[in-house]
Amino acid sequence: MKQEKILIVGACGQIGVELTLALRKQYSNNQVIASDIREEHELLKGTGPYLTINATDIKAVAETVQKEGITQIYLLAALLSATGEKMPMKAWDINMNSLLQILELGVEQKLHKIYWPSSIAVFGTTTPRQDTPQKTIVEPTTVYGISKYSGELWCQYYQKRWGLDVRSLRYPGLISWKSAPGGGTTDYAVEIYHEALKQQKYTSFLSENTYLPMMYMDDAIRGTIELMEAPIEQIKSRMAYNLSAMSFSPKEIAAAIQQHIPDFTISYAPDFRQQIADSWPQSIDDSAARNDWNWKHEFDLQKMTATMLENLSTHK
Ligand code: AKB
Repeated sequence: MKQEKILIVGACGQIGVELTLALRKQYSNNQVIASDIREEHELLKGTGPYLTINATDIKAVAETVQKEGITQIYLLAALLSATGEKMPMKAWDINMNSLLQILELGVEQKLHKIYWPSSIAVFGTTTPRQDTPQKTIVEPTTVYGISKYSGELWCQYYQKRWGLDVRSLRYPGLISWKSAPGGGTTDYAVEIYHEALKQQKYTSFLSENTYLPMMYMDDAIRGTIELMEAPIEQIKSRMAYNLSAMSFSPKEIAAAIQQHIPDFTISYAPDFRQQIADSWPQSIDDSAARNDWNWKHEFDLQKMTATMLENLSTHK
């Protein structure tokens, strides 16, 4: 089998930066080509090859696959839930067309593997909100959620019809200090740490008791690589796997921050994102991922809060 060569599409986003760095450690710098429509992220500079590629420009993606002998694609480019509600058609175009074109390319070019992220946004108001099971009622109410659920069905279709090895995870809200999120409903849980250190206060756009599933980025990156490296017979779901670590509300994350910064205060001014959050699960049952390929999270709210505050204070 030829040596793996990975193309990351959307490498400068919140997940992309850290995943690129982790994959470059796992493989080698030159085996992992990062690409994005944006300028190269500061943290990627000097760590390996970088190309400017628009995720929906399939000609550019296909040329790169052929020229570089790509065997795996991680397609991370997407508009998230809050931005998606402001630009529904653009979100659908970016989220769906990039995926469908890359799935086709995967079959044509006999790619070994494709990774594509899904989200807890696939679930809607009719889904059980506590310990949401892997298989349950799925009626997303946002454009982002609709695109993620449709995408999961397409991934499953390409695997069953063409044997394409596409793998996927339903990420909860992701919290990281290296690269910023953008346009998500769970972004408050990143902003709050920055503001706690800068101004000792934060106004949350979600109400105090809004519980959502969340995860520290190190866990998400390790989970993604573990899923992608797992032997094929362990991948029993070709819809995206539920993935879970913790669940908390704005009030609880504020209390965790106050243990480090006693003067920190939080206030609440819910906006249109509240309705999105209210349509999502409060906690997730990820036993399928734990049983099939041994997923296990490491960070809880306390450990994540200590790590976030320490890293944000030292890397200003
Ligand atoms: C968002 O808030 O839109 C994302 C997600 C949960 O997929 N972080």
